[in-house]
Amino acid sequence: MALRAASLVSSALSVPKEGKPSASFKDSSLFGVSFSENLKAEFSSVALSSKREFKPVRAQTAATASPTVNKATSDGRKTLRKGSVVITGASSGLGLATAKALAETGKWHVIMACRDFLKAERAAKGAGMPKENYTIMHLDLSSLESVRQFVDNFRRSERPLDVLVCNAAVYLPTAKEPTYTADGFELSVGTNHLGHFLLARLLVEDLNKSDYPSRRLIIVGSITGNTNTLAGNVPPKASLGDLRGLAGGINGLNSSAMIDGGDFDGAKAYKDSKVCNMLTMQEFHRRYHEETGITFASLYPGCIATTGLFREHIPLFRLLFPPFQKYITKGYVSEEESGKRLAQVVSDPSLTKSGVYWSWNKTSASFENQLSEEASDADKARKLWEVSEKLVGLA
Ligand code: LMG
Ligand code: NDP
Ligand code: PMR
Repeated sequence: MALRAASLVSSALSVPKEGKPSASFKDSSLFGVSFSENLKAEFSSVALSSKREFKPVRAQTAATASPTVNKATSDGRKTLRKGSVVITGASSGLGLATAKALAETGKWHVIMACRDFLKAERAAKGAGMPKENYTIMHLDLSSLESVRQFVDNFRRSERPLDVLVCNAAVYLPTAKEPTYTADGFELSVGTNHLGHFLLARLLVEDLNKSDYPSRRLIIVGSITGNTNTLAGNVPPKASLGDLRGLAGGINGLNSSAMIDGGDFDGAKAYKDSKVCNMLTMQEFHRRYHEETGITFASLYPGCIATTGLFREHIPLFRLLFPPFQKYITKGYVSEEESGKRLAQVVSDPSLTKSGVYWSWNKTSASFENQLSEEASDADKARKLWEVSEKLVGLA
């Protein structure tokens, strides 16, 4: 049975797939892709319905110029100053690989926003990152107070903010009972979504003040939150329902710990949090892109089966997951490769389109992927935004 399932999976996965470098709006395999034409219609209707309903915050500061932007060289030509990028969770996995890829170019100063200062320092040193190209700052996304403190500290440092990458995440697949953030939110959604939501809402103002030519806000998504893919159909599936649990504070007291109000499931909570990340990116795009010119993007970097994300999973899973992804689904990517991908979304001049969920095909060419129906539901995105604002104290 297992063998049969394996061969089914394997053949289902061998559908040839094309993604055109950084432009195409289609794809047709199971890896990140639509099962129905409806989704395409769904997606474009979302795009069409993105008329401004809301006033962006501080749009008037968009063009604030700073004398540090361009340094004139001796022959009078202007060169771009170093970009300044904040990456959350840069102490391991994708975040670290991205920090390394950017720091090594010499064109970026990376602010590694991490909960464990020493771990981050060791990681940066171990990765051989040039020390003039990074700074570590403390940020614990599971505490709203820490998020606010980080923003204050960052502003005090007087560095510009050119790109923000919301990358950190926790995944608690074996937890039987929910655990909670400092503010009483279920830990995975509290950290992965609400902590980042507050951070991004506060720092979008700083992005808006930057005079860097391409300012970007990137929120890492995932295939497993998208039910228009095979990976997104492995139970338990993501679903936010009508957000009743979230509206109740996902605190397990007067409300469920799950966004949809159901029973706690750690794997589902993670996938739900990724849906929130992808919806948040799109809602940012609708509310801010036109007025500020900031690029909002999300991505699925590939299955980086060796990262710390799976630290809470059972040992057998950790042993089998990498070969399973490498040889059966062929969705595996190394940490290094995933870092290059996210670094592209940070800095590649051809990836400036806003509102996009990027993926990569087998030859590592980027393409605009389609999100599932739920992960591209504009009404849900608006509701999620409004409920999240209340929970983090912004409304
Ligand atoms: C969940 O179970 C737990 O319920 C949850 O609490 C949490 O712990 C979570 O992610 C963590 O796991 C997961 C479990 C559920 O999946 C498994 O790990 C079971 C593996 C079963 C093995 C099946 C054989 C596959 C062959 C692999 C052989 C290599 C071994 C390596 C394995 C490494 C680990 C991955 O999964 C199930 O219930 C089983 C169902 C699996 C099928 C999923 C695919 C569904 C596809 C549906 C597609 C529908 C869309 C239509 C597609 C149309 C295509 C044209
Ligand atoms: P890792 O566990 O290696 O990295 C996660 C990072 O988040 C770590 O640096 C961790 O810090 C940090 N972090 C966790 N909790 C907090 C917190 N409360 N405050 C601040 N930082 C925190 O996992 P990955 O690199 O795999 O994950 C990175 C991103 O990639 C996530 O958004 C994940 O959802 C996404 N992703 C991963 C995939 C994969 O296959 N691995 C696939 C698709 C998406 P510490 O080092 O201190 O633990
Ligand atoms: Mg999945 C079809 C290809 C594919 C891809 C690209 C992934 C990515 N997975 C695929 C298929 C399958 N997975 C199949 C067929 C199964 C059943 C055997 C399967 C199982 C599975 C489990 C149990 N997969 C998992 C788990 C996890 O615990 C991971 C998870 O869901 O974390 C939320 C996971 C993942 N699979 C992926 C990716 C990228 C993950 C990891 C995490 C993430 O989305 O960030």
